[in-house]
Amino acid sequence: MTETQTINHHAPPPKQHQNGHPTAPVDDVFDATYKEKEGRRPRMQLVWRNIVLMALLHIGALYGFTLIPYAKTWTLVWTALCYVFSGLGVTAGAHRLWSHRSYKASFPLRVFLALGNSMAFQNDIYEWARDHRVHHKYSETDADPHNATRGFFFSHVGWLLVRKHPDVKEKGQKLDMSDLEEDQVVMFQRRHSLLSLVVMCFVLPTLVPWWGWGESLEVAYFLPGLFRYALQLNATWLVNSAAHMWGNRPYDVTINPRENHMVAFSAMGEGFHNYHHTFPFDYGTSEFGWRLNPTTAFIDLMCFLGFASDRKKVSKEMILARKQRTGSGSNNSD
Ligand code: ST9
Ligand code: ZN
Ligand code: ZN
Repeated sequence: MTETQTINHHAPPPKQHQNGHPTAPVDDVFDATYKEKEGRRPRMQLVWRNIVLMALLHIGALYGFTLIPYAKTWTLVWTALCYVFSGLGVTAGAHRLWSHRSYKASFPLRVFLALGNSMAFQNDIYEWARDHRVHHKYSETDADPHNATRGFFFSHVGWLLVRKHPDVKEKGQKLDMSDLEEDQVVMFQRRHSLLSLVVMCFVLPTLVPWWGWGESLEVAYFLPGLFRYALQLNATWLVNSAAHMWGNRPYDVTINPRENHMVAFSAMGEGFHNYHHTFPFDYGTSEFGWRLNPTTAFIDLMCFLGFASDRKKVSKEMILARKQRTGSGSNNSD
């Protein structure tokens, strides 16, 4: 079945697992009953290994950037291809499929997305989705891994450089992750995460230009390897930082996430964040179809080719009703 499932109501249908393809909504609905613990936050514990590695990655990426004029044309094309492929592994894969279950994907498509996801090296899919569900459910609180009320730097990259707040783990451990535990592709990638990340994120992007068209190993490692990886990490992190701070709130003014077109462009359609936090189950993460949203176009193409199905889409009536109830009253102002 490839048709779109139009959602006209908020009440979730019952959970039904089908070979790792649950049709039901997931544990990503905002929980307004959660209250942060009284008193001071536990002291922040820096993780020096991550600080050093992240600094080295960014220095290497800047060096890669300076190599662009020396790269062969095919290496530039390959860098862009790696960006798109690994981007889809995050947007269409870890995010819209595995975190939110906003559509169903066949086994070959899940393998394709998992490979792209390994190339993106943003932890394994299971860990990504667990952090992301807890981000939606406890958004902007201590139980949100990248709580944007702690500032731009913390929500952008700082949260990856310190130990998590205990509430993230406490609340995260109560999430239902059984759908991912039943997905062989997700669990295979988690079991072999280190190997698959290293091979897909660094070895393959370096070796293909070297073998394929005689690119120097230096350019091949620093450009499609480190530069592409760091650029993509920052594009992703901007969704957690910039898109939680700057932009309009046409759907819900009571939440921080915003519509940010710059972020939508660099993150392949993931910057319509006020819409997305209001309707996390919508496969398009936006009201506007393919506009600035290549990930939606990709999912539609996969449905057309028979590799995906059951896209969940919020109805126009429901969007309008929500805009009138909680929106800012305009698409262009706060
Ligand atoms: C990266 C991820 O960059 C980026 C995610 C961004 C999300 C964006 C979302 C926006 C929407 C989509 C936009 C896509 C746009 C794409 C654009 C593409 C063009 N629940 O973590 P540990 C428990 S990664 C429940 O070590 P510490 C659990 O038992 C970059 N439980 O905690 C766990 O064990 P296990 C590369 C949880 O010690 C145990 O705690 N990676 C949860 O506090 C220990 O977990 C890095 O740079 C939870 N949520 O360490 C750093 N969390 O897993 C990698 C934890 O076995 N991370 N538990 O079950 C780390 O080194 C560490 O996590 C740490 C915290 C130091 C940050
Ligand atoms: Zn968010
Ligand atoms: Zn999300």
